[in-house]
Amino acid sequence: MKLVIMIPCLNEEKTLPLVLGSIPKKIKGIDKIDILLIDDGCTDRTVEVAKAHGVKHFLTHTRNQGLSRSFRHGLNRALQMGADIIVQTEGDNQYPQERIPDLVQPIIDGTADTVIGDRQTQTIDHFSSSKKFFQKFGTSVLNLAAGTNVPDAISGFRAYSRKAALQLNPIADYSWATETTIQASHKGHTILSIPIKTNPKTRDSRQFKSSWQHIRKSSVTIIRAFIMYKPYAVFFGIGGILLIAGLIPFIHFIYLTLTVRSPFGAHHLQSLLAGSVLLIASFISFTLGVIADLIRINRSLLEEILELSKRNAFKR
Ligand SMILES: Nc1nc2c(ncn2[C@@H]2O[C@H](COP(=O)(O)OP(=O)(O)O)[C@@H](O)[C@H]2O)c(=O)[nH]1
Ligand SMILES: [Mg+2]
Repeated sequence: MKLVIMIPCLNEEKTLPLVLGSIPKKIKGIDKIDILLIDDGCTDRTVEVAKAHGVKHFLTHTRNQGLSRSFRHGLNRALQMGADIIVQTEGDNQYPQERIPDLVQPIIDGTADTVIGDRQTQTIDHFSSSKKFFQKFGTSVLNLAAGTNVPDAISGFRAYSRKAALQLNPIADYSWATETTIQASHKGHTILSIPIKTNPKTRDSRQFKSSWQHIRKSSVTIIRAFIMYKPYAVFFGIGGILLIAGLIPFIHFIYLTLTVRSPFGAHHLQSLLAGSVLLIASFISFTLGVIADLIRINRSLLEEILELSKRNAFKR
């Protein structure tokens, strides 16, 4: 079995030696460990430092493209390198690389497709109480959307099986972690979590400037994933609410027309107008639901083709 450990880096010369130094040299059940450093437009000495520490595989972005794209490109490169298991960690030494053997064990055993290192965020000292709250809340919303039960949805310390890497297609420019969790669940993958303890903080997160920014961007990802994977739930739900909201004034209008006997309900045109607008909106929502569902079916067919072509392109 071959393990590829991906480290996406944006200027991590200071902390990279700690990361590389804590990656186990040997893991039971793994024959070969390769490190893939993703240079996401580094302008410091990250690449030199990596070479000096023996890293041989590099994926270079000539300019910064962000963590999600780095992850996507990294997955493909790791598949090309013949990985059976792919681990992602970070260049800021936030995660305990010495736990990689535990992270990959369920994949070696064939009992999981994705394994997430659960940071046990409620116990992290340097997390403020608001950060802990949003972390908990965000994870609950994601679990609801994805139909999962993961304790730490945005942990960046994960292991993927080759099958998972072939089938996952993250497309958002943000929140690759949330997105791949939702996709994995919809594809029927087994997602496991193992508790880990993060290392002492080396610097602030550069990804999340504030909790609000994080909530806003993650919400967009979750809504998008809902629309992509469960469009009928979204559009038929909205359509149903609009239908009921439209029928009430409409029936009210008919009732008044029949009982009050003013000429064609002349005094109740507001009800007729409000009812009609809501019913038309409901009809549009149902129609969008049907169209979005057809696109969803198309997407799953395209994903199957993509998987087959990836299997061919990355044949070992
Ligand atoms: N913030 C950020 N990190 C990047 C980018 N490209 C690669 N990375 C790497 O992704 C990892 C995560 O970034 P970090 O700032 O620690 O965010 P965190 O996920 O909130 O801990 C680090 O190893 C970065 O070096 C990028 O465009 N922005
Ligand atoms: Mg980090």
